[in-house]
Amino acid sequence: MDKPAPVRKVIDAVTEIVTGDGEDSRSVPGAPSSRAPQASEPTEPRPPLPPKPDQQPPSPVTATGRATGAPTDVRAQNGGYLTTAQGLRLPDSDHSLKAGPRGPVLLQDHHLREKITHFDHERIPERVVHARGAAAHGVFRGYGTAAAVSKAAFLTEGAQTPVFVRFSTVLGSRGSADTVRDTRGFATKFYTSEGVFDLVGNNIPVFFIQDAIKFPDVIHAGKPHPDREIPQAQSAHDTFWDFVSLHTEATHHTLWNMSDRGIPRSFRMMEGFGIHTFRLVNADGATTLVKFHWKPKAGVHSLVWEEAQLIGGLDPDFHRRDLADAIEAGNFPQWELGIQTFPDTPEQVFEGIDLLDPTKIVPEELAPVRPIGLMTLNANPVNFFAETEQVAFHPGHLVPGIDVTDDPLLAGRLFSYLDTQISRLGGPNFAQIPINRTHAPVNDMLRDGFHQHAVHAGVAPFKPNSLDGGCPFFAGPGDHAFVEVPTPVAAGAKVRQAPASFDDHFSQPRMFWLSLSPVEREHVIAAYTFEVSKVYEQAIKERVLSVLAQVDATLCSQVAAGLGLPAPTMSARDAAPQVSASAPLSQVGKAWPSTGRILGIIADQASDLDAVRRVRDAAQQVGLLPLLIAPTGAPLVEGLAVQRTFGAARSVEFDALLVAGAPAPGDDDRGARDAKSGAVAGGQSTLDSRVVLLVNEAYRHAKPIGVLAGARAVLVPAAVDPRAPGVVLETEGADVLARLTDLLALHRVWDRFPASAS
Ligand code: HDE
Repeated sequence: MDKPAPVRKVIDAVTEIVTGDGEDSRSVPGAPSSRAPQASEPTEPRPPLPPKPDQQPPSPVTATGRATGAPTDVRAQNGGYLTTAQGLRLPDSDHSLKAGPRGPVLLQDHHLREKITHFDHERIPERVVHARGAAAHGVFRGYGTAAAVSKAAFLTEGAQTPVFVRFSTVLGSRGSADTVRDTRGFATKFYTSEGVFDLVGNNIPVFFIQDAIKFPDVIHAGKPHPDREIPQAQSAHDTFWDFVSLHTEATHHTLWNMSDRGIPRSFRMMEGFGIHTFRLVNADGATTLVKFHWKPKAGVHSLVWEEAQLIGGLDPDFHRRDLADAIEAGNFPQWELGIQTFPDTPEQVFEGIDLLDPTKIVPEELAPVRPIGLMTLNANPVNFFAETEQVAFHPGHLVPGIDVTDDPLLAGRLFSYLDTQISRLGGPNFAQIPINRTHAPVNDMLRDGFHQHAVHAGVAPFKPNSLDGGCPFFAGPGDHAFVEVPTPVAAGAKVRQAPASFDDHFSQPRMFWLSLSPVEREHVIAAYTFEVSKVYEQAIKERVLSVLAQVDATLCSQVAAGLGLPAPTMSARDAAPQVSASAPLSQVGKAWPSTGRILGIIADQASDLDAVRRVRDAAQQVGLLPLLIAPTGAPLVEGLAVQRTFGAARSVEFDALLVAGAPAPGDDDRGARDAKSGAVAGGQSTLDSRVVLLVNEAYRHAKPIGVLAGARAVLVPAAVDPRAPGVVLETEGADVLARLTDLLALHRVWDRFPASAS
């Protein structure tokens, strides 16, 4: 597939800058800087380097939202002479000022004190939840199809709005692994002409709790145990299962977490959901209730659990790297924003589903998702801390045309997100941090406070005033003012209660279970069994089973069997509810573009290197990212650079393998040097055993495997059945590649996973 011109430009620029010449490294992402360094330590100052072509800093707007006109590639502090924070040039930063070479160090060393003091304060509190994340810049283009329901300017046809999107896990600390089983955050900041709009969603459409007052409870239960502070970033422990088994409104979300949705293949391959019902307002003031959906163009795909666990150790940054690499390689991730719409009736119920209950979805069969715009992520941040860490989302960042409902979970969030930034970002002026700056003019009459960047003019930050000519004035509805929808509030007594409809905790978990394909159900059974087997207390395990019995008897009995416990029997009253399946909830059985998928090509000197080169180039042409795996890092031949060695490669990095050689054991194929050696082949001596492991794992994980003529000797030792689905043995490299690309469109060779659960 030909890449669009801007993408081509990026790739060419990366190639030129990164390699100087190297056709080899074209579109293989990962260069740390925009210019390759020389081997010896540089001796001459030079001007700042430009950012890498894939990077973009926050837009240069002032603290009050006005465009500065500064070029977007300006770089802070890179190049020239070392200075202090005050701009004083320094002759040395390696030695403290001492009374003689052996000291003592002198207190008067202002440079030492500044350097160490600043370092001591480099950390800010990590987010209390969603601490681990990665982000990218992009653009949102409105289709105009929402015009009938919302007057928001950024949704009008063709409107282009810059966005910044941060993906995250929920439970883990900043340094935790990316591929843990967890919900993923999917938070989007739209820098619209009418102010910032934040859609702060997740990759799972429901939440554990129906009322924000329980958020500290569910998070305290999911976080590590307070005594030993283990386990990190996961739910496979007593406190989590204690809470969710006693608190059955969490069943639906828990089931999604235990499904493949809890271990996404990539941020690029996740759906996103606003979860709550929102209220849209059109130009005539008419209102519509909606749920927001992000639909990834690359499809919704997941890892298998063994992959997730291996990656957790091999590449804890897997999702972060995948997002940045895809953007750097020009494979820009895309999502369509869609809405499900519901009439804004006083009871806020649609087809019997309470729209204010965030533990419920509305099946797409009942309310189709209508696309209203397209988001493309096309640039990586320049600085993780400045942008990804300091970005501050808030569901209360709304624009005219989008309002909130009385979902009690949303109500608490509207308080929490503003509040949390004050301690995390050190005061009330976080909106002035470059990544948070709106692109609309600001006249807020908020003044002073820590880290004030604006130099406010005028003498009257109050209203009414005459001293500043009455400014700033109030805007009327025709001037893009945000006017709350005057929704009637039902009269009632003050109570700490939920509506009766919130009591149904099992019909939708059962709908989700019934909607999954057999192999996805097997994964759910395995996930529950794994997680609950890690629980220490027997009573909690039994309680989990009694909850599962109310979802589905097979699910319950299979998990019980895995735990070695009896499956509880249900009274007729508690028996699983009668519901129907909803097809879009399954991830299996659809085809998606394979662009951006990673193809590992195994070769050595004895391979047909012309064929390898042809297949690598062809893979690049169809938008795959081919990585060559070879015995050592040395190019196999001029122009055929190696990206992974047998010692470093592991199957979990690749979506598909193309085996172009049957390499003899390398010098390092010895247990003492590489414990992977012999993992599969045992005493097998004619093949490199790391290659055998690569192929074996890819086969077990149901990945497409293509084998070129001359490489078939790997099949038997790798326990690959040559007749199995997804094993491609064509003679021509081009044919193998074409078949692999088709197979990648289905994500995995699902037929290779025999399933028994019904
Ligand atoms: Fe959050 N959540 N949350 N949450 N949430 C935060 O805000 C909170 C909830 C979500 O990449 C915090 O800035 C409460 C639902 C995302 O920066 C905090 C409740 C959904 C992110 C907070 C919820 C989310 C957060 C922590 C129960 C999906 C990461 C740091 C009412 C619709 C945003 C911060 C980013 C982050 C509170 C429930 C999504 C503490 C009280 C439901 C994607 O304010």
